This record gives sequence, C-alpha cells and structure tokens, in this order.
Amino acid sequence: MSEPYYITTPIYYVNDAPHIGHAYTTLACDVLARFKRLDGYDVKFLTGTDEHGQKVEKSAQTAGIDPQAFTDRVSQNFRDLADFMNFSHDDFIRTTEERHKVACQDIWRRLIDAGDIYLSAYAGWYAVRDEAFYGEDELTTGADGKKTAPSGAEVEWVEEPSYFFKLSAWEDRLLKFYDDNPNFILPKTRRNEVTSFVKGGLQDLSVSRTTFNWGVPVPGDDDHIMYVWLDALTNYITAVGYPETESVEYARYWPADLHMVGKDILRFHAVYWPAFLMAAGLEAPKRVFAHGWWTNEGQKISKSVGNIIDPIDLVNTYGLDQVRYFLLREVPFGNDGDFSQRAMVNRMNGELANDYGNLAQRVLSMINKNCEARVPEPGAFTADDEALLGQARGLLADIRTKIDVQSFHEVLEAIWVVIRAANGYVDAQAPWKLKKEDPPRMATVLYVLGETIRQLAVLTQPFMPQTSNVLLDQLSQGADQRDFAAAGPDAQPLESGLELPKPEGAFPRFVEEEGG
Ligand code: ME8
Repeated sequence: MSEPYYITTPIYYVNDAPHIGHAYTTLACDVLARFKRLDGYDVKFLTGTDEHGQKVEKSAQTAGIDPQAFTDRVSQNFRDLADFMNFSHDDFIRTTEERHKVACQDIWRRLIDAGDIYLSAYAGWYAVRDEAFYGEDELTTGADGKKTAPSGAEVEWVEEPSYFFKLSAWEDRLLKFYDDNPNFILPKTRRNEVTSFVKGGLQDLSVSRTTFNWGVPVPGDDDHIMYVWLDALTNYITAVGYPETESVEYARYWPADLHMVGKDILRFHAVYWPAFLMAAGLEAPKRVFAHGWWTNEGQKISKSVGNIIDPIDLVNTYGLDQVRYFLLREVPFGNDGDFSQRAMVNRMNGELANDYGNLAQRVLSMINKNCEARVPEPGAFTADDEALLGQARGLLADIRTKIDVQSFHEVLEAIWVVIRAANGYVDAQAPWKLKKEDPPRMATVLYVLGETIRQLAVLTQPFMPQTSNVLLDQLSQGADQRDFAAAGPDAQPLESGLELPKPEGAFPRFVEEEGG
C-alpha cells in the first residue's frame, strides 16, 4: 500500500471574500498534493472554512443575516475559488458541520479529564480581527488613545468568566518537542521566533467565551462556547475521523505531514496546537510551514486601502497556469513578496512563452514538418546529447528533495535550468540546418529534444496541470504515462515512430493594450 501524505491549508474565516493570500496558501498545498500523488503517495489534501467566533458573527450582523445563512454563502465563495483555481483538495471542511462539533466537544472532554482546563475569569485585551488575546506589553497606543495589537488590529477590553488551558505547564515539553523534531517548524527563522517566544514564558490561555454564542457549546456548561481557535485547529483531526482514533482513516493520516499556514498564524499552530494535542494524549503534526506575506505594488493588502487582489480577475487577465506559476516562482517560498503587474508580465512572457513555450513549439513544429509528424528514430548519442538527456533525467531526484522542504522557487529554477539548457542545445545543434546537411543527425537532435520536453512536461504538472497536459497530449502520452514513474533515469523514454498531433502553442504571450 502506498505511503500516506496528509496536507492541510488553514481554514479561512468566512467574514469576507477570498483574496490572493488565501489562493496562495491553498495553491502551495495543491502543488504539494499533486506532486506527491504523481510520486505515488496516497494523498489527503484538506481545506475549508472557519465559521465560528465573534469576527464572523459581527460580519453576519453587518450583512443583516443570521450567521448560518451568512457562513453558507461565504463558504461557498471559497469552494468556488478552489474549483476555479483547479485545486485538487480531497475534502472541504466547515466548522459548522456536525462531525466537527462532535470532535470539538470530544477534545474538550479529553483536556478536562487530563486536568489541563480549569474555570476562572478573563480580564484583558482581545482583538476580534485576530481572534486573539494580548498582553498589555504587546500593545501600541496610537495618537487617538486606541490600542492596537502587533498585527495592527484594534483591541478591546474583555472581562468575563472563562475556562483556561494550562499552557504555562507546557513550556518545557514544547521546547523538548521542538528539539526532538528540528524540522517541525520551517523555515528555520520562524522556528527561532517560536522557540524564543516559548522560552519567554507562557501564560495560561483563555479557551471559552460567554459574551456571545456563535460557537461550539462547552460540554456540561452551556453558558460558554469554545474559543474559536481551539475549535478551528481541531478541524485537522475532525477531517480524519476524530474522535474515532481507532478508525482506519485516523490511523492512516494522523499525524498530518504538513500544516501550511501564513506567518500570521504560526503561534497558534506551532505552540497552542501541539500543546492541546499532547495534553489530549494525541500526536502532534509532523510539520508546520509558515510562508510569507504578499503586498500589492509595495502596499499592505487591505480592504480599507482598497487594493485587494481578486484571484479571479488575475486569472482572467493572465491565465490560470500563468498565475499559478508566477505566485510560486516570484518569491522564495517563506519570504514576503510583492505583487506587481510588471513582474507578472515579465515572467509570463519571458519564462513561460519564450523559454518553455518556444522550446516546445519549435521542436514539435520541426518534428511535425520534417519527420512526418512521428517521433524520429535517433542514431548514436553524442556527448552533448547525453548531457542534455542526463540533465532531464536527473531532475526528478533533485526536485524531490526541494519539494520536501517546500522550496517551490528552487524546484522551478531547477526545471528552468534544463529548459534553458535545451534552448541552448537547439541553437548549438541548429536542427534546421541539419535537415539538408545530415538528416539522420537531425532526427537524433529532435529525438533528444522531444524526450527532454516529455520529461519537463511530466514534472511541471503539479504547478501547471492544464498546460503540462496539453504538452503531454502533443507528445501522444497516455494517461498511464504521466505520473512520476514516467520521469527520471528509469523511465520509459519517448517511443520512436509514435504519431504526434499537429502542435499548438501552449503558452500565450501577454500583449499589453495600447496606452496600458
Ligand atoms: O487566520 N499574503 O483565517 P484567515 C499571504 N481562520 N497569505 C495570506 C495573506 C497575504 N496577504 N492574507 C491571507 C485565519 N493569507 C484562521 C485560520 S486555521 C486552523 C484557522 C493567508 O481567513 C495565509 O495563509 O484570516 C494566512 O495564514 C491565512 O490566509 C489567514 O486566513
């Protein structure tokens, strides 16, 4: 049986329309999920929506509808975006589902039984936007006297009865856990941030609210609802069948291989979540990767600035695979990045249309014209031929190691090294000249290029599924010739004599409108 791989996105708040940041995180997971499936893993890829809490309740009130109807509507927008972006999730969880309520109440009971939850009262600052509690020392006071959290969110003073989780008791065990699992938090810089936060001392965490009721009721105390983050984090185990810890699904997929998150919510995933799980007697996930933050033409993306990037508009302008490629190529994964139209067009025209698109188009057209539209029969390979073929066959092993540390930009860079080498080879070998001078050599050169393009098209599938499939169709590759068994040194190479369809361009150029 194939090895399991369980990957999750954050579940997004349904307070607002999805934007480029949400699409980015899910895209990264989609690429990993597709990569692992093609590489023979049994993948479970989870995404969904976070529907409880004060922030969502307030948004529903502003919209003038009841919270359930509101969340039904907004959650659907996230589902529609996932379909539009060609995301391949296996499950979409909503925290208002019954299966999730059962899971939340069960983990609560486990925490009570373990003696890690006690009843007291909270008096302190709360930011509804972050759904987070803050200490006085973390806040900044503005000229207007208003206090804000480090995220920029406004805080309000809250006083209410509350259950607390004994987070303070978990400091040493968390530090030991980070030590024992050096790759639990990636990138490394984020790991250092988290360990110094924990070393600075942990306070017990308020895990229930009483001043509103849009949430999962605390078992045995109807006055309280569970804190939205305890509720939300639990989604990752609900989706694998928790509380049925003996179930086949739970045993197979838990602990998760990777929780992908933005850097804004790392603390919840790397501190609170493993502490909740360990306290409940459950295993902690294997890795949390915190990626960076996108800005738009240098500015923070926010509704009030009015510069939200709608992924649907972006795709309608540049094309789906172009946007998928750009987002993971432009910024070293983990770093912050800036979206600019100029950079998008440059990469689309330079790397996709010119480098990759032209390579495929030139080679396939020459085969079509000069080889009766069939894969040519190669003669003996020269050192140059072997060098290019060797580079293409070596790619799979190289990018596997880069994917395993979520280094998407390096994967794409490695693929482009081969694309550029193939273009250099076309120029050096000049097959158009060989047509008259040495037709058998032309056949060998075009064969080498055809085989290189086949390897490339197999490996670009996770990033650009549609376009890669167009290329694989043009190489007459069947459905069973597209997984990663078809790439690398042990693959069955392109078959001579195979009939190829008439080539068509797979990577359009972006032509700017006049005056635009
Ligand atoms: O935090 N750049 O949900 P959320 C990059 N419900 N990524 C961005 C981004 C940007 N400008 N803006 C948003 C929540 N994101 C909780 C999560 S999980 C148990 C609960 C992405 O709707 C990024 O992944 O505020 C960030 O962590 C997430 O959206 C926050 O989504």
